[in-house]
Amino acid sequence: MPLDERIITEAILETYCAKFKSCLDLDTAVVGGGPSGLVAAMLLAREGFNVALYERKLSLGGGMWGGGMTWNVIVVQKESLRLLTDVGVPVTRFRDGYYTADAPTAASTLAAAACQAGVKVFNCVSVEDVVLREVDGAKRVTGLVLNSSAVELAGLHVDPLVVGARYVIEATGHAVEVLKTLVRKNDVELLTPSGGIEGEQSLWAEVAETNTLRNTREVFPGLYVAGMAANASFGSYRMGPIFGGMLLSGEKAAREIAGRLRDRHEHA
Ligand code: 48F
Repeated sequence: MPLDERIITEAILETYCAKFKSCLDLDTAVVGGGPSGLVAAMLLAREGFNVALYERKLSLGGGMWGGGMTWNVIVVQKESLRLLTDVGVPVTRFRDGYYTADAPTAASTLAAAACQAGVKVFNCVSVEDVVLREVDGAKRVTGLVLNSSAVELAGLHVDPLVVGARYVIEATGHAVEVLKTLVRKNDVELLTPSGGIEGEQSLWAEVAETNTLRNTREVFPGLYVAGMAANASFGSYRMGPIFGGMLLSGEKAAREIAGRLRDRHEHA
């Protein structure tokens, strides 16, 4: 049969539109496809929730690919190993409590596992804002404002598209962009000690790893922070190329949101 380029185009248009349309009313929208965002999205999708992940770049994996200073090995602690081995990433014991994984293998395998779990991935899409609504007398994040990363890079004046989500997880890493936009544009108080963004501190791996987990929580009604975005929001140190906290943070965000989505469902 001769190949018809128009059918190839039609296949892409129809399939992509159907995927986008199925994500207009999400259970959870995840912003950022680094380790914390991938784990959170994967675990929520495994529970059967409608989950989309928006990633500015072409590739998923965030800061995992380059290990430390482009030496492409990541280090993980014992407590988080299961999140890698569960999806088939081989890990090697280096010393007691310290394990290594090949960074490209970890990034690509976690990304594949998230896709296979049913996460609808939109790469090359940047989140430029959130949707705010007044719900039960209080402001709440109820969706995301999306634009093509190509539009963003070219600096074109093109209006975005919008999707709705019961919960948003900001997993954008150090920059914590979505929350910064929320705070810059609106007179809002966050659920942080000062009511504002506390900011990231310099490097202290041990404290940072513990705090990443503690700081993974709702930062504003409807909006959770995970991974480095959690420490940047609630204030703590960075940790460098040790990734256990990132993986466990994604797991915690997924667990908390899954519980709340189930409650909502039961009480609906
Ligand atoms: O930075 P990133 O890997 O986030 P993470 O899950 O992990 C942090 C570690 O990689 C590392 C660390 C060591 O443990 O400290 O830095 O917290 O991934 C964040 C992803 O979010 C994307 C960005 O391209 C990256 O892939 N991203 C950032 N802002 C946006 C975005 C945005 N506005 N819209 C869409 N994607």
